[in-house]
Amino acid sequence: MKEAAYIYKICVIGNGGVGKTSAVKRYSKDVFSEDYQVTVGVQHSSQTIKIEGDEGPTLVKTIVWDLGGQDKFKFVRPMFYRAARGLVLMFDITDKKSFEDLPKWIQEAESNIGHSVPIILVANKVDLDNHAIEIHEIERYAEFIGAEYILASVKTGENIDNVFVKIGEALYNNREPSTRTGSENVSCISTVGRASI
Ligand SMILES: Nc1nc2c(ncn2[C@@H]2O[C@H](COP(=O)(O)OP(=O)(O)OP(=O)(O)O)[C@@H](O)[C@H]2O)c(=O)[nH]1
Ligand SMILES: [Mg+2]
Repeated sequence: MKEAAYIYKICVIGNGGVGKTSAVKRYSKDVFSEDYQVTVGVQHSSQTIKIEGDEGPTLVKTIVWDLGGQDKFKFVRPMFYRAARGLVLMFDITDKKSFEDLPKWIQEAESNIGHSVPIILVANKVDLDNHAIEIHEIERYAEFIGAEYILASVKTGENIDNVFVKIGEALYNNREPSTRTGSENVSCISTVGRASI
């Protein structure tokens, strides 16, 4: 059993129904279901990602907080952002409103985290035909918020692994030496402590 060298909490956010829970399940269990089960509050899981970093191959563990995106959970969400190190910000490419609402999500997350954090922007459901947002709009917005963007489909599995690898890499590249597990100053690792895989 090898131990992850870094542990980070990430939040997966975006409007209800865009595919957040589906993406986490696709990545962790390689399954997909057409059923929509609203996430009530939050669901947790963890993923360990191998990064080809400047210290050589490195294991990064992400503690994933998949937040319920429906409006009715907006009063409980603030407490879930505490100590998050990064965000997976998702919208549905066939749903214009889910794209237009992205600034609200960044605002909600970063105001509760207390500072800005690395973001991976995910345009999900690219398998569907009725795209409502042009690629250049996505590109422009990603550039505006300083994020990488990924076109993905949980249904076909396209690029879903990449979402979690990219956020792991972004956090690793943005790391402070003190966030390495086992270092003297572990207070800023997030709330999860040392982990083994
Ligand atoms: N066609 C298609 N459908 C998808 C894709 N990803 C998710 N879905 C469907 O979209 C619906 C909502 O997916 P969820 O993953 O539950 O959405 P969510 O973002 O977790 O929603 P909340 O928990 O309410 O915030 C489900 O019916 C999924 O089957 C995709 O890539 N393509
Ligand atoms: Mg969900």
